[in-house]
Amino acid sequence: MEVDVLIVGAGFGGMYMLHKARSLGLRARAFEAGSGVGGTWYWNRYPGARCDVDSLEYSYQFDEALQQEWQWSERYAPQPEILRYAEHVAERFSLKGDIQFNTRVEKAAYDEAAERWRVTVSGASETWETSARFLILATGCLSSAKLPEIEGIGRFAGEQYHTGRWPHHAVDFSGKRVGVIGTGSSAIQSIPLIARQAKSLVVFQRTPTYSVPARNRPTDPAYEARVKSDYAGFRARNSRMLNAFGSDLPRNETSALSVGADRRTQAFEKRWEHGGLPFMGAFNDLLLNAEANTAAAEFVRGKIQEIVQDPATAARLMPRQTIGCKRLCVDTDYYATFNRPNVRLVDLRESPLEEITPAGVRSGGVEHAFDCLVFATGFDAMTGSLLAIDIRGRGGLALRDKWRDGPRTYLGLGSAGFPNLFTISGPGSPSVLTNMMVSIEQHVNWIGECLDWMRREQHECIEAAPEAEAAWGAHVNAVADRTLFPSCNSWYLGANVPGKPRVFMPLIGFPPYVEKCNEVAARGYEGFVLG
Ligand code: NA7
Repeated sequence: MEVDVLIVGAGFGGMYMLHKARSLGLRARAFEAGSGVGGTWYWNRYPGARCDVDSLEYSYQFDEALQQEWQWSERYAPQPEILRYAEHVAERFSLKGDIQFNTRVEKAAYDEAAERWRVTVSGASETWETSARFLILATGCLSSAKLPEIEGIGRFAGEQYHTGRWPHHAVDFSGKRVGVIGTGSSAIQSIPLIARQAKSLVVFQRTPTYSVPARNRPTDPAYEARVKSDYAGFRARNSRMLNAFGSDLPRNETSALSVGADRRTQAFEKRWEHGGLPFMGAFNDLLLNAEANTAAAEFVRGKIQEIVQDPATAARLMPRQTIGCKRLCVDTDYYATFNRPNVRLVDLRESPLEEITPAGVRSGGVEHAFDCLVFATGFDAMTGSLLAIDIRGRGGLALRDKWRDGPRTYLGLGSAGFPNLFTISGPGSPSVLTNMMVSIEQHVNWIGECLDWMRREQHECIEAAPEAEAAWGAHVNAVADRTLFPSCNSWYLGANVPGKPRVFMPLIGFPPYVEKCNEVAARGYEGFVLG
């Protein structure tokens, strides 16, 4: 079937885009590699996977009845519940009829004469071509799972898992010797649960992680009722926050250096007790001023020292980098797990990872034998799944070539040379620094209004202008350079992927970004070339 809008991915971005396109009367179809909806929440089924944004915020707001009716069981929803929610939305809006599952978009080439995208799609046993006027990439920011580039990958003879590609069946670690490589969010969520089951657990840590307690709990009915009595107002307040969430405990707009050490500690303590990401909002300059940042980092290091009984293990677990410049982790009992007699930490800075062997992992000249090996080694973030598709724009220009030195977009929505192509939460937009649901809806609403406007104004084509794109790239970098974000090796900078250009990919600050997008639209899509 030839469609107006072809959507790649049926996570929360692709699902809402499909609904939006259909509600505009456009013929739309989504292609999804998985066998079901949910994107990130479809793939990341590892033990302990849960959202680090409050459930009442991490949900769609486009339909009032949907947000009133759905009930979240916990403050931070676990993965199975988020997946049930995605399934519920797909049913409620009859989306599945227009989603083709178990299919992967391999290639998309712009046919300039026909002004259409020719798209090559492969299913389990066949490959075919289809076409569409608009190509919308809703491929997700954290969907291209990454294994470490080390000797022997694939040689392990036991059970091997990646947190981002977890099997659909339950994995039972009971009585098993388990190794986990990595200590990012996925590791810190899964380690406490794996440790409870496993006979023994060895955690291989390259960079220690700052983590704050989640203080997860069942949803408070009084809080839920309060939110639902004015859900629109609650959403509006959240969208005015820097990261588009957490208006219940907004950032304290004073400098950490404007108060004495005792007052600072009290403020950190209060947020530590509250739990979750609002910790970084204890003061307004924690990611702007190195001294302020050090105060917060010292506080968390102090907590690690208090929690972890073995001083040598505590010392190895203490991060030294800027706190918050890699995404802060939110845990339940992560540090305390190292007090268990069956859990051991291997510091890869002292004993470098050498190879994966049929028996396990060799690091620092020692072979550690396992029955199960878990790679919690993250993703080729933000660009990985976009560039996995062979995308060719005008004159056969390959997106992979254009982005060789880092992604180049206008507003994180489009890229010059690639007409009628949109990215949902693409690099250059706030995306991963925000509540993703809010960013996704803002992008889909913007794209929907743009498509509707083009139809009314009888435009066939829209494409980012090279000058606007260059200025936008400079802006994204300038904003990042005013902060401490570029100071450590995060996946925001592509630093976890050897050879990936070091470019800060997301834009910091949701409210000014929305203002800019609205202004661009109001000025007849300023910075885009229309045809
Ligand atoms: P992350 O946050 O990228 O964490 C990956 C972890 O794996 C991190 O500790 C890495 O250490 C480690 N890693 C990666 N490659 C290697 C190699 N080659 N050797 C040793 N250790 C390695 O991914 P997650 O899945 O945990 O979380 C991703 C996001 O999902 C998270 O930010 C939330 O937004 C939700 P490193 O720090 O690079 O030294």
